[in-house]
Amino acid sequence: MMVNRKILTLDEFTIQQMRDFPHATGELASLLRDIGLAAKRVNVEVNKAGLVDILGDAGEVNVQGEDVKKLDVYANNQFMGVLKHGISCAGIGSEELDDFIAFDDPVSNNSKYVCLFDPLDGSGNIDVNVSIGTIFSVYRRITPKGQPVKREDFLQPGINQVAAGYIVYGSSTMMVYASRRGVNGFTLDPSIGEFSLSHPDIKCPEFGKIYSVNHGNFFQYDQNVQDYIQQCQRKNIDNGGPYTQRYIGSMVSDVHRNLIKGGIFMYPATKDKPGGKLRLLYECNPFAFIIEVAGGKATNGKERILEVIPEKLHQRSTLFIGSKGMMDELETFLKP
Ligand code: AHM
Ligand code: MG
Repeated sequence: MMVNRKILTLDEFTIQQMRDFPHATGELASLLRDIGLAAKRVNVEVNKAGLVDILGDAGEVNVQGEDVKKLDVYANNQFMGVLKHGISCAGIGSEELDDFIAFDDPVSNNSKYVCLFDPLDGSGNIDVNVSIGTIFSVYRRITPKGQPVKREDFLQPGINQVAAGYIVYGSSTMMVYASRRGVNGFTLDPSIGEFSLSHPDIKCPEFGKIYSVNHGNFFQYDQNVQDYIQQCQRKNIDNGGPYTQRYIGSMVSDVHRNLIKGGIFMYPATKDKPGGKLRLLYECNPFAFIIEVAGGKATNGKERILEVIPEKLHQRSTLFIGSKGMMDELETFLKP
């Protein structure tokens, strides 16, 4: 029988990458496998989201006698559970948790990594069957092994990330992760229940034709941001027409599309949210890492996202992210 060895599963791929590093312990591969497992479980529930609405709202008991949990709480518990029971992660921070959790057991206290995640981003879109996602970020702990992880292990600048990724629960379910060696995308093959390498070595095109921003907030943006948006609308009128505006309201899907097709995504300051809406540690930093490894750029309008020193776990940030050429052009507008 012919076996197509070109299509590697996520596990095969991470193990193959590890073979290039004779001193690798396998902890990162194991962590990514744990995340992949939680993602598959969340995917099953996301696919049933419409039925859950019919069968019982959050807070009720389902037919199996289990509590019907809100999907974002469910997703949080899945990611937290696999990481706690795995061997690689010493603690987590999550959008769903007020503070970080140090797992504090003999194995976890000796684990190398901490993980930050947004278990279900864009969850306002669940009810209407629009793509949502999970975002994650992985750091090597900076406190010595043998003790519970501390706040400083989580408050590291994005540049220290070892890996970052996301899962998009869309028309197909995909996991994309970046390490310093590259960005690779894996599509969930339902026939074998495995993430399989479908998008090797993703590069973000230097230019694209898409800009993504919440236009409803237009009059709340600073003048220079308004000017740039109008430039996108006027763009190339004599030469192929303006940029296309695409904004799903689900950052994972918006940035995923722009990563593949080329484009720019913005969540600027508004009068209501002068510090931006998105969270630095588990929304902006992981995407900034992925986009930079893929050849793009990410800033908060003033400085590179990955160089911001975080002060708080749930800190917000403005975000401008995407194709390098488009970001360079945007920066000419944002210059003071
Ligand atoms: P959430 O973490 O509460 O889901 O919010 C984050 C989401 C992003 O996915 C999306 O890009 C943004 O909020 C949309 O916000 P807005 O509706 O203000 O444009
Ligand atoms: Mg979110």
